[in-house]
Amino acid sequence: MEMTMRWFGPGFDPVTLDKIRQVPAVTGVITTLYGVPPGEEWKKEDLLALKKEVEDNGLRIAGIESVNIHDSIKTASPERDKYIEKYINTLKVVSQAGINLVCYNFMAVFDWTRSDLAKPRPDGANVMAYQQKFIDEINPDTMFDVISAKSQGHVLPGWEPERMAKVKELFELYKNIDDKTLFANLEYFLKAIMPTCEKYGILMAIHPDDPAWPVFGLPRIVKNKEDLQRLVKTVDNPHNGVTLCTGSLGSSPSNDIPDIIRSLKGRIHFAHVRNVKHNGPGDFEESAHLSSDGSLDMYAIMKSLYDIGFDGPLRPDHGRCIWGETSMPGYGLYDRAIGLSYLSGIWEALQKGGK
Ligand SMILES: [Mn+2]
Repeated sequence: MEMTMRWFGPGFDPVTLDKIRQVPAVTGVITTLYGVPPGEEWKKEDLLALKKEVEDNGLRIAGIESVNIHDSIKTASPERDKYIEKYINTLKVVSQAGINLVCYNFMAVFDWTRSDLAKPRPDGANVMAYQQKFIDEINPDTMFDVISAKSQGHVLPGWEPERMAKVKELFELYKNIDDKTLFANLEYFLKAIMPTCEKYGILMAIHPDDPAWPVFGLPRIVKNKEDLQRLVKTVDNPHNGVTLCTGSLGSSPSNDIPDIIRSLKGRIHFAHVRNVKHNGPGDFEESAHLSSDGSLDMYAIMKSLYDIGFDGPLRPDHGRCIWGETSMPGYGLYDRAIGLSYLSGIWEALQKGGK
């Protein structure tokens, strides 16, 4: 296992590499060319410049999160093969930069959804939260305004203004896409890129849907053990793997995360580890990583990763906003560093034989 942190890159992330470097155990960052829109081919010189900046700060790029998938591919528009070709060219550039892990998602319209980006907690921290009843009341067209008004001025991953300006068009695009069609489009995409992934040693790691149930009537195909098993079996190639995100899958109390981890032995290429607190049906909030602060058993999660021999990058996921820090929601330095140290402690105990 390699301990990493997500870093959004120069000009986007107020958390700097010199600070990340000081978090014990961290050797790598997970990053991306954040300004490049989905569908546009990456330029090798841009990625090499990013790599140099990371390496000049004593770290390495342990993986890309994300190379986003163009809507043409998700919806099987007449242009999809053209966009798959571009995606393949980007994978080649990633490989040329010495990087072998690519996280992506196959969600329709919204990459992730929250009803509150800064819910106050009794101790003065604030967290991102989700209430289905709030989402049910709002018009998806205005979802972007609701989210962006609370983003503290940051551009949120998956919520880029250029893309969200077209929310109505996006809903139109997905109007006739059901779960079955979306899955078939994912299968088509994966089968098309697998030869490239094999040739260049790229591990693809799909991120589960967040939250782990349908929102706004949109299709949803990566939300539980059954979906993940179908995905890895349909394209049964080790390069077709998973980003095991405990918080996204864990948003649904019906998902048994340690069981899901054990069922995916050999196919988890990247792990996002965070806790989540269930407040009731369709109602959850994020919490500190500590087991007792939320609803997930973080020891059981780390133990299952340890037991299956997980050896990819792992990063703490969204943390609380504490100590007055201003950051991308969920991506402050302070609480992620606390969470990371806690996860490192569990891992050390596992390595040394704790039962
Ligand atoms: Mn995640």
